[in-house]
Amino acid sequence: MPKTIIVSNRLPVKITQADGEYQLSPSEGGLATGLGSIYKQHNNVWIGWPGIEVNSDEDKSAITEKLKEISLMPVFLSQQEISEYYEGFSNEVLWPVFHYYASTYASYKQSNWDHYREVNQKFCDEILKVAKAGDTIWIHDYQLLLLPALVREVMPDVSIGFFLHIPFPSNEMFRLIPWRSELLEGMLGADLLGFHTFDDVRHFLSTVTRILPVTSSSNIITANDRSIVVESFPMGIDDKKYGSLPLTQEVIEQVNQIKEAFKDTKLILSIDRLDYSKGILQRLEAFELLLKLHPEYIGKINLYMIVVPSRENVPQYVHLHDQIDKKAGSINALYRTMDWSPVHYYYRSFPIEMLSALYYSADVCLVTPMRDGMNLVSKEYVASRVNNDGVLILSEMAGASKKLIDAIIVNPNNIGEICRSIIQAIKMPLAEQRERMTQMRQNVSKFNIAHWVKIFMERLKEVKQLQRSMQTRHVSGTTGQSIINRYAKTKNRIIFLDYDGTLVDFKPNIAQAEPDKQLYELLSLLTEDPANHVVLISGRKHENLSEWFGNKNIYLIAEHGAWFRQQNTSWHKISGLSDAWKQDIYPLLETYVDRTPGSFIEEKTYSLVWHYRKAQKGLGELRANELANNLKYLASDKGLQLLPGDKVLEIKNMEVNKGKAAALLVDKNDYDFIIAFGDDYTDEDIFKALPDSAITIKVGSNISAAKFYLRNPGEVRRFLLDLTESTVVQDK
Ligand code: GDG
Repeated sequence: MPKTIIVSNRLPVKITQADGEYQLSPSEGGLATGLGSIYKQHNNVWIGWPGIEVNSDEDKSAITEKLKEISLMPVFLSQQEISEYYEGFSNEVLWPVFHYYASTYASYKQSNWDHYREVNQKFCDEILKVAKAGDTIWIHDYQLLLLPALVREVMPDVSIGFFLHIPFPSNEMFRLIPWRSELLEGMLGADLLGFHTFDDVRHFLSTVTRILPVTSSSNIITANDRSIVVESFPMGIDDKKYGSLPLTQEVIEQVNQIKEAFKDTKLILSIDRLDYSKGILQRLEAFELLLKLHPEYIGKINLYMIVVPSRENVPQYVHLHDQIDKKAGSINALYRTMDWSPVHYYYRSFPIEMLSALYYSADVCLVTPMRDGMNLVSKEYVASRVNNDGVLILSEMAGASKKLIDAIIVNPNNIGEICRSIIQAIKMPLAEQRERMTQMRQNVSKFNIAHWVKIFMERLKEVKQLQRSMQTRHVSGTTGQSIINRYAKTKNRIIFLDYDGTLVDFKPNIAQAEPDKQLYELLSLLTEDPANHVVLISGRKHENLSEWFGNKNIYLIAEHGAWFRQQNTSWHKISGLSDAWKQDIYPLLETYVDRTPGSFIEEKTYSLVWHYRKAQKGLGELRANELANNLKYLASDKGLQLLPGDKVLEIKNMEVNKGKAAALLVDKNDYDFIIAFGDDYTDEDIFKALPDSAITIKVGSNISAAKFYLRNPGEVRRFLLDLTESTVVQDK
């Protein structure tokens, strides 16, 4: 039976040693809970670092045995690997860059990168010990960015999902990393790439298409002939656990103690791992400002601040710890009274029951990270508010803010705004609290951790199916052979060939894409067969097609069907068309040329084309959208059609259409074999206009009305050659 393999840097377990015996205690993290429904089932397994350094082989096998009983499989790391792969590269390069702290905290050391690669390989080796064809592998987070491609190399068909738990930064940040291409190539080994928010997806797509030679169409990337889907899956929590904990005896007792200790004050809660991305210092500053500007709150409010020790071997974290200690100390020193301390600061972790009691008791939860992939603390607070009261103040830089829109949303850099929000929260009427909290609780409950796991796994399955259906549509193997067999048996064929992007590769300059010797030879082979009627159907000007193909035995259709020319005759154009509209549109296009360096206008008889292939990447697309919007109403008034193509926007008479031109030819004769090749938007009209029996082939693997696809002009040429050779073989 195929299995699922979960892979993350850390295993969801804590290992301690007492009296020479290793003790395992399962971790309570949200991810562990969510994935528990998977890795504990059947023969599934979770692979990761067990969290302690183990040196002797004897101890390693003892731990491995114990872990096996709870479906876990260890990757043992040496002290050096932990310090270079985990602390060095993951936490001193990836973490700061991905959280927009590149200039302050990132340090790029070659040996850290070398170890990052080696440890990713080590994880891969462990996976390969258990993975079989048909298995599904779900890899987690920034420590393992290279792993998807490493596994893919050995197991090309296996299903791989990847989820990034931290933000994906803008290209301007990401491209600072010396090893940026390798990291992206590593990620592209996956079939499905998941991020918390749509912003992360956007950043990833724009980064990967700028840095690597890959293309994307909406959220699908095509790389090495594989379609990779990129999507947002906002992670949730185990809402039922947080909703039911406050009903347990242990939590009730702690709640009573907290209520007694803070009975005359408003309790503001703050919980984070120690990290500069969490905005802990700025939060303290906002709280200090509040006491300074509003002394009436002295003795009336408390900040209960838990900072959980984290990454204590990384120097920046040691420094931050020091600064937080000092700040909390100085606020207390300035404002404390005999029976009141403003900040209750704890630098340690607490059992979940204490956390639950705090969530349940706090009037306000203050979550103000500078950047956060999602932030689960905010969701845990919401899930714990079983009476639908309480106020959440949430940073707009946390992924959670995209869904918890009923929180008070703040900019974490705006200390004044945080300070005002605390006052707004304290004063908020109960009815408004309930209104906001009810909405947020519905959201947290619907998009919980089980939902997150379910939709990710379902989508991964769908992506695999999409890839398989693309494979069967690719003109190769038996699919290609059956088309060849049909071709060989038929005697009256029509072959529609688009030119740019279909017979020749796309060139930066339109004049450069002239036919080469090999193409002329291929066309001669095709036209030599008396059973073939070859039609070249292009958007190019008729003068241009005459120059290149005028003396060939080819039926030419130019400007998308406006002009046509039977072999050895002169050109005709469709009658009754007017080009008077050009004088209105041309000046408008000129303003876009003036505003977009690198763009230019091409004029054809019944169309105007705005080309932007040489404009700055992104700017051209932006202007093309703007232009299309601008022209929308004018175009329909004047009976024009807008054709967005590959780095062009063409405006032409509505009556002119490649599909109509192709259908006219097909209707004239009783062809027993109809085939059409095309690569862009305009060719879709041909695919749709041809009868069902026609073989339609799209070049490139985007979504199309065509029945089959070939990847590039090289494949088209090879296939056309195969067609011609099939009849040669038969003739012999
Ligand atoms: C990364 C991303 C993303 C905290 N103190 C104690 C304790 N916690 C638990 C909380 C919460 C978890 O730790 C912290 O999760 P966050 O999401 O807030 O932050 P990160 O650790 O930075 O997590 C983040 C997350 O991955 C998931 O994708 O949301 O953006 O940075 O669950 O409850 N737990 C216990 N005692 C404590 O003192 N038991």
